Amino acid sequence: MKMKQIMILVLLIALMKMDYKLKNWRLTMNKKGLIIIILAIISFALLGYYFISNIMNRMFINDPNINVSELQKLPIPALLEDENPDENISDFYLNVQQGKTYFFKELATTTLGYNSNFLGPVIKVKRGQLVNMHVQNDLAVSTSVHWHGLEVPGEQDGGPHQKILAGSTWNPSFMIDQPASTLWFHPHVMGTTATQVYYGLAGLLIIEDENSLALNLPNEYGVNDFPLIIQDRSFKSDGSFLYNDTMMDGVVGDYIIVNGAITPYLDVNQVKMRFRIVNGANASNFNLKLSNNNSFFQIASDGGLLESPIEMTRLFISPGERAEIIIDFSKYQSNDKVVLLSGGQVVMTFNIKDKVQDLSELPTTLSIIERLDVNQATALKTIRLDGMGHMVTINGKQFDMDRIDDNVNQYDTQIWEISAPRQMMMGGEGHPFHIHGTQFQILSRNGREPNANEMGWKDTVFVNSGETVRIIVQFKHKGIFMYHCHILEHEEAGMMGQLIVN
Ligand SMILES: [Cu+2]
Repeated sequence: MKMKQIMILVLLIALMKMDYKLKNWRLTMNKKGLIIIILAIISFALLGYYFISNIMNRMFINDPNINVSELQKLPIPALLEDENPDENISDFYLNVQQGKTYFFKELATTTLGYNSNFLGPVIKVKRGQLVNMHVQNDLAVSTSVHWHGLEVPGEQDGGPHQKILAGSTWNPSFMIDQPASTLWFHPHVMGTTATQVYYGLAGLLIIEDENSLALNLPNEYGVNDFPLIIQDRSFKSDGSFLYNDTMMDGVVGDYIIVNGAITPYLDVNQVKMRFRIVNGANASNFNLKLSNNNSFFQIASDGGLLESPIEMTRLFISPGERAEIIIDFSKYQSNDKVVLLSGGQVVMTFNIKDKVQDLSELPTTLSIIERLDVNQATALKTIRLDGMGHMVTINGKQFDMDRIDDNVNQYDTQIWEISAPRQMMMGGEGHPFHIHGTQFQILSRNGREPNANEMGWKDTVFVNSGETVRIIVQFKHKGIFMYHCHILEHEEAGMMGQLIVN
């Protein structure tokens, strides 16, 4: 809008100057003719500009204030029912399907979901359980379901090698053997991962263990324990998604959506609330804070609970990463409003309701994290995340399904030094780096100790432009695993490699 006003102003000044000159010069016919031609060109340019901008406005809904005056309530994804009565074995059924979602009143958007129109259910499992997944692909195209953060053999990982053809099913079985954590699942099929996620394919996988259940943290799903899948989307004026992959570093959206609703609200009582935050965006980082700058506590990172809660007023989260936080609403009064922001953008609003008894606790010790021993490392691997836009590489190479980039022995511990050279041109705002089938620990950022909230288990680490991050990683499961940038458009452009654990 500002750009349009400036352009009009410049053109008006130009026209006034022309007019002034016309009146004051003693003109020959030639000069007059020339000026008329120039005026005609300017008029056409002005008309053309109006015509194009009019079409543009009709094509995109690009004013973040329209149509969302009536905020939607935060959708709470359903808990997926375990169809197996045996306590130690679970059977879960997922249907990959197309549907319609109303982000705007009376405007339907064609979307994808697992057992629903948009996003998917929450799958809750316990450590020690044998899980049988049954995925039915009801789409007209291939998909796959990658369990992001889950430590399972390569064949169960759901990467590009476990393609589920249209109309067929995939039935992986695996043992849950890792600490309580908030993981997620999404497609990972070659060529269409980014669009399938954008259209709605993502869900949560929550692991509980003896420790997490004994802690008395808020853990009543939908009461004081909520998932917040934060994403961003753009729309055309007919309500359909606008997936615009011409951006420098992945597809970003005009609207922030949480659990599939544009900047929704949630009514909360004056108690401690736990939020399991997933950055499910294709490319956007979120810089979360509360509108009153009050603090909250981070209790878990990607792969599980931190050793102790970390008080913070800002939380940076890049695509693929998760963070569990506790917000203590007992500090507020009834009818107070607190807005969760990302930078200056609204993410969602908390409406403070009644004062009720809070039986949950925020203990000072959450878990014990054994640090992986640097002296046990058998290799130092260098990963160079280079390029921008669609010209991205890892160690100078683009992904090739038929090339294995690295061999690792089972139970080997390695140090990976991941760097993202500063780009000469615009863009290049860093890369969220993800390794499949394992959880790692961060050793250092540019030689310095990592932030306190990065001292827990991680499967995705943001490597900023100009940064070098060292991690220590152990491979417990055999098979082929991907490692890649979690800007989904970078991943699809080839910023991905694969290793085999023997
Ligand atoms: Cu990237």
